[in-house]
Amino acid sequence: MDEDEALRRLYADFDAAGMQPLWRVREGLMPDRPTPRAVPHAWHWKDLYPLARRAGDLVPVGRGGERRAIALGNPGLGGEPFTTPTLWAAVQYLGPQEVAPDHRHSQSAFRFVLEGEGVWTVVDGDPVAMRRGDLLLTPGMAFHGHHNTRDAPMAWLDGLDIPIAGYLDAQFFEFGPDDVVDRSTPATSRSERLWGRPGLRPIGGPEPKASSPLCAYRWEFTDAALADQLALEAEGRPSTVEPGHAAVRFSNPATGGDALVTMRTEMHRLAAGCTTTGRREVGSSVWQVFDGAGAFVLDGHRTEVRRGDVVAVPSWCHVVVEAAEPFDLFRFSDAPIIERLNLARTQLDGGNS
Ligand code: GTQ
Ligand code: FE2
Repeated sequence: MDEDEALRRLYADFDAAGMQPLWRVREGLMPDRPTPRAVPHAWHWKDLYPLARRAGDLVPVGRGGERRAIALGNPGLGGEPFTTPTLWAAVQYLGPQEVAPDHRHSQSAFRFVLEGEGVWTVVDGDPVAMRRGDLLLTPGMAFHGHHNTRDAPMAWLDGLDIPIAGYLDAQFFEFGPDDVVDRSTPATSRSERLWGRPGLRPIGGPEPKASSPLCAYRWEFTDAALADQLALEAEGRPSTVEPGHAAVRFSNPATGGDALVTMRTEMHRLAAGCTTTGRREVGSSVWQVFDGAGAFVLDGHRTEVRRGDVVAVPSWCHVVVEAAEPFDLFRFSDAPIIERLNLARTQLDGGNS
């Protein structure tokens, strides 16, 4: 038997024994830099919203399906309903007076509201109003149901860590009562009344869990924080981010850490004409344009975006954002996980950091 034949048999026997030699797979498994299957991609609200509305006419919300949520599947992920390898982003549509029943699951979720109002999401029995610009949290294992009190439909963006819980085989799911528990419609949730004043932490009570005890981050405060960052810059103070770019992270008032354990959530505001410094980061992210218009340049390809458009940014993709006019952007990412695993790395154009 010559050596080639002996080697061929060795590999066939490895295969039969369920063994895989590193030297045949190393470059794919341990590449020099991230080689994501996910691709940079943009979805436009002018396409997303009419399709969500059609689903509203044809598909009921109810037990089993649970939500009329339509995921934005990354074209690089082979038909999986994931926006990036770690993040689920979906448009959820609730028709006039509709109810999405109570349930809970291991996966953490948030809702970011592009437009409309009149839906309350009831989180562990606490009714939380949803309005344009608000970020609402549903931490893992919190019961939640949504109900629309109006005669108009409402649609919003959901973000969940469904892929992460899946890779880790950590998913649990339970139905709650068939209706939402509390149909009252307070403007302010109990969580905001306890935790929603800057710098004031309630004394006593149960120690908050890992994710934020505050369930709602209101646009009024986010907007004011961003406006003041740009105003301070106009008064001659250095920008904390970069010139013409204001940004805030939604944080847990009890710890100062990320609002959710598995996902980072941020709001960005670019002044008209601002172009961000190009950067690459380990970990993937999803952006939604909240207001204004501009462009993303992803690995050199430029896509124009406007209100409601959603953009997927894979790990280590080169990103530049250009503001054609005042430009407000919501962003979420898997950064808390990447950081906890000590895998974070950022490369800025014109230097390292
Ligand atoms: O609103 O509870 O987009 O459970 C996916 C799963 C939304 C929700 C989604 C969910 C929800
Ligand atoms: Fe849910």
